[in-house]
Amino acid sequence: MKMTFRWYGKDDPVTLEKIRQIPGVTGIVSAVYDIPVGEAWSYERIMELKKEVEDAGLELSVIESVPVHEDIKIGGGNRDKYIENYCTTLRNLAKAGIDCVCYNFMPVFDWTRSELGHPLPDGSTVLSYDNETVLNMNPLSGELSLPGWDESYTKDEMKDLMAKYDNITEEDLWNNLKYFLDRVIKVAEEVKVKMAIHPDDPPWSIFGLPRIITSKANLERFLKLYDSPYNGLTLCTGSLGISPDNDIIDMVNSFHDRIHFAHIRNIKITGERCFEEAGHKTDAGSLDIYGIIKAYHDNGWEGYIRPDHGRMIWGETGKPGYGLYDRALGAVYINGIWEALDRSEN
Ligand code: DNO
Repeated sequence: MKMTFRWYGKDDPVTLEKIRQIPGVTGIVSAVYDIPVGEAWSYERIMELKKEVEDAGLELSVIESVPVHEDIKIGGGNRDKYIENYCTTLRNLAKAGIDCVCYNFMPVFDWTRSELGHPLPDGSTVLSYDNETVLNMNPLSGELSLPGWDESYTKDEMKDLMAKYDNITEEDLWNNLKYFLDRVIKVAEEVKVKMAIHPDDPPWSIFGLPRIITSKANLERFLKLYDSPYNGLTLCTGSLGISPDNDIIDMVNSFHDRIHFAHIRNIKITGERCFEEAGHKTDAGSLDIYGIIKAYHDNGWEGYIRPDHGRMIWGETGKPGYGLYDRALGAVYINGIWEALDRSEN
């Protein structure tokens, strides 16, 4: 496996210089953040990002994400244009030497939480999700500001967008995803970029919007929509693992050759559809992180991996889930497990 770390670009308080000092981290996961969703990324802009990362002594490994325009998800009139732009971006990324792209197909909202600074007994804070609270949230109020929330939408735009999903069922979303894959994976194969869809977080419908990348059966269905090694997964333990029906170790064993990118974090399930995020170590939460890493190792897996959200510890402030310290501990923990597994084979 190749250990990577997410970096949010020039404005990220977690600088490349700091990331470089984390033992065992050599790769960066990032994106071109200031091009509007749906427009193609130019080769020049991608190379600018790559150079910045390389000047800091690191390697630009994975793009997370090339976002998918909502028109593609709803099967709107402009989808062909946006798909064409998407393919242009893939071609330019390939030309710049990138071979793995993460994206998601979640309608309107990316990852969703109800609280950004939930205190844990150890004095750290984490992101958490309380079902009751989310059920009482109104995304049209214009007052919510949470991670994964696209704040670039005005209140009216959000209303219009939500209305467009009124008649979109899960089956429609599957069809629109297939339409996208049929066109995009062909190009991905041609330019040798591995596409890795990120599961829905949380893995159930929110605000009445359909969500489909949620379970083992649905991952299987997804992989069959376009059966190619270039149509793969970002297996996010914390997203899928919130649902007790999802057995992550089984998913790794079943899909390892189609998992191109692994997101590793632990979560503690605190009730039905309620959870708080946790430190990476197995005993901090509900997921067997050791067992998951071992499953990757046992299968001789060689993809990209990154520690996912961390707690805020040691007084750090910054982007919720994306501070330096706890994610760095996560990277070292994963590397430690991997090294021990490597050595126990000899
Ligand atoms: C959250 C992330 C997601 C992810 C996108 C991928 O921390 O894992 O925002 O980047 O869903 O498209």
